[in-house]
Amino acid sequence: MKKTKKILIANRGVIAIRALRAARELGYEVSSVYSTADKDQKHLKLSDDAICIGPASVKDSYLNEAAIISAAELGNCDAIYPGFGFLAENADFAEKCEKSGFKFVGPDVGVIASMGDKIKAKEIMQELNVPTVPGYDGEITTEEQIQDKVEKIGYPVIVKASAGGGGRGMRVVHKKDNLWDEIQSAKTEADFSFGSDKVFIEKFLLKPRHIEIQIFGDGKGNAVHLFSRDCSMQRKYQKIVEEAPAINVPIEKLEEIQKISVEACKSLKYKGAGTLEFLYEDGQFFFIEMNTRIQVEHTVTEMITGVDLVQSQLILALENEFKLNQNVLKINGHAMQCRINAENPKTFVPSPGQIKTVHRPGGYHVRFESQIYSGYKIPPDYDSLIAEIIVKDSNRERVLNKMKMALDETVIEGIDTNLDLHRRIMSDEGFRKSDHYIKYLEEKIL
Ligand code: MV4
Repeated sequence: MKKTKKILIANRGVIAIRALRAARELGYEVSSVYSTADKDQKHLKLSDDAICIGPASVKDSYLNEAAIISAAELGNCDAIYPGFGFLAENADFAEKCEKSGFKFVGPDVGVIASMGDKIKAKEIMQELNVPTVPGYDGEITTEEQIQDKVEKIGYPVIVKASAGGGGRGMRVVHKKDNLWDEIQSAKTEADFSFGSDKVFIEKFLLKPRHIEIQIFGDGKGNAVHLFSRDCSMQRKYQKIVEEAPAINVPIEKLEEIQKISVEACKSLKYKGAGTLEFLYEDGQFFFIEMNTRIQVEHTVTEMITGVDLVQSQLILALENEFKLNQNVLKINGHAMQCRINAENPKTFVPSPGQIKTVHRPGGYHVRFESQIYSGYKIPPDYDSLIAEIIVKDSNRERVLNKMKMALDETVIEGIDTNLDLHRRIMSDEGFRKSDHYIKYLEEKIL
């Protein structure tokens, strides 16, 4: 008899239980890993085995490549599911998985590496006719030389680390006098944080929205897009509310950028789930980066398309099956996700601790993705994301009302959360009219 295939979930928190459920529904066995701080997570009790990979500190546990690979060996696994964060976009880890005989559930090593280099990613996308932000990514030699280059772009500009991403190590420069110093300090920080001082410069967009396109490829040149998401409601590069599809963009513009994105992924022979991130301002899309992983906000895309993206990742990696067909994919209604964080509502400082009581929201098309249960103790060592509330309805107005109800129904006692902030966002007039942009929360709500 053929052995039941087994997946190692190399993650924790919301994505670990999400992946466990997807794997179980497909009939796979599951091995999980955990740090000593995480031994009480719910998904461990639902796994076939759970292997401790180290102490609380992420570098000794969830970033401990050798321990994770040993766990996959111990569990006799076929594949390693990286989720998001930690090692999900680490090309070296993906390579180690494959070399040790495990399928890495994600794109090829080369693609992960290319997209991790933001300058290279931008160059590749330009070649593939994806619109990018005007800027300069050549060598920076003298103060005069770079002042000349930036004069042509026009101030303000933003200096970004090529090895960065997600907002770390960026500098906005408003005038020539500060340019050189800001570039030097960006380089020093980039070198310290990412081990590379390579930076590039872009025109700084003042009031953009963050819109992204979900794509999925078979790794052989076929790919589909699963429409768009708007993730503009965020604070300090942390998304807080996400929705699908994107709103307030002319449909022909959206269809154009979806087509461009999917064509690019076909050319790249992209394998699995990926996202092209764009800034959208004054009717134009500008590519900024590509994420080569499943994202936290994949759920809203699932709600409007009916496609289980995590299962799609697993069956592509383990069965070599690709069942998505662009002609069949349709948008059904509107979906929104609120990220529930354990944090102080005034200071945003993480607020770990023991949860006394949990009441989950319910109802038609109301989804609650979380590990939490009454009595569960949130460790202080990790991200403060503890739950996601996702709702779907026939239009955005109904989604907003439904989300408000779901938020009111949710009770999490014993720790501080951002549930109240979400209630305020759902009632905000500008947000209800989709007038928000990436700085909206900080400028208009907080
Ligand atoms: C930008 C930008 C404005 N102009 N690039 C932040 C995260 C990183 N992925 C890129 N980011 C930005 N790049 C140009 N040319 C503004 C941001 C930005 C941002 C982008 C997406 C979502 C939230 C953001 C919050 C602040 C700044």
